[in-house]
Amino acid sequence: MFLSNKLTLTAIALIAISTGPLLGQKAPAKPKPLVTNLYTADPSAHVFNGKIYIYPSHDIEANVPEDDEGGHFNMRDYHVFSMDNINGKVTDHGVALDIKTIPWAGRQLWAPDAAYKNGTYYLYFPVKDKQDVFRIGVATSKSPTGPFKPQPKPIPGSYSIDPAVFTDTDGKSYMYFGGIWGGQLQRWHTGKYDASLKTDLKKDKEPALTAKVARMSNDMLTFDEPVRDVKILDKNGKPLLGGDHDRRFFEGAWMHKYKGTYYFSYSTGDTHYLAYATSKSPYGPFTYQGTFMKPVTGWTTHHSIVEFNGKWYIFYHDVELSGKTHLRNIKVRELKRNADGSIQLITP
Ligand code: FUB
Repeated sequence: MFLSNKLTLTAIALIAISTGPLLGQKAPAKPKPLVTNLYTADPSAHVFNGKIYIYPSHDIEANVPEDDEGGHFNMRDYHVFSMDNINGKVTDHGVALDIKTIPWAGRQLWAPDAAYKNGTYYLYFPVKDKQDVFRIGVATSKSPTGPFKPQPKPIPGSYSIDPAVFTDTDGKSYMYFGGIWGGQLQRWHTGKYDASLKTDLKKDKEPALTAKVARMSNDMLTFDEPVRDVKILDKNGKPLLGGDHDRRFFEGAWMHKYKGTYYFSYSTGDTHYLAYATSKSPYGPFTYQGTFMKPVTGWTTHHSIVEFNGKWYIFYHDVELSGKTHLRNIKVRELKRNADGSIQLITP
């Protein structure tokens, strides 16, 4: 993830202004930051016991200079937030997991996700280990708000960032994960870690690097099978290519199911779109369907999609409160679909 570039940020802000509503059209109500006492990002939203719980990153000013690998995203803990309804009060439940309690962690607690099974809540989190390699860890609690107790080691076979755990209607759970550039996914393309690969493979005409998926074990603590590629194909059945920056996977995977179809959504990173692809299987292959959200202000674009009381919502972030790319604030808005299930384009 991440290339530091203030010009890009300004350009995105200008695009956002110039693509506003046409004269005579009523603009939809502008979503407000959900949390204003902390900087929050990468919101993974879930409904547990009829309530919305949000598991975001907790952005801080750590005074780490910006670099192309996102070193300035130097987060150290997570807070969990809840809402009784979509326009209701947002409750901050305090620190749910602190990096100090993760025995193997080095630095940078990035985008988390959560899941529930058999009376236990699971918090999945990416963090660099003491060798500065991103791994994915898991922590457990009897409460959706924590505090969460981390397992002593990362999930065996895990790497890179942005875990998103989806539980299907048959009760099976899958983890989708990965992110290129600062998220290090490219470093694993041979199966062995290669620290020299900083951004991607620089192979524009070859199939793009893509997210990974694995079914979770019954205890939700390990992968139950070898990790597979989340294949994203164009409408002609050809894989998206490495040079196709407007469409290829970059980071921030999410999965939801709507009327029997699996929707895999993600960020295109350096082109700042949210895009989606669909399949009849949680493993794919997925067929690329299009962009569903134009760039927000800020470099990163990260979201989750959840159903609550019969409507669908997208949780996402921008940098309205700070104007700084590493100090973000989460927001929510309704996600609308067309009659054929396609997602309507959002212009933030
Ligand atoms: O918050 C740190 C990183 O920024 C996340 O892991 C990425 O998805 C991007 O939002």
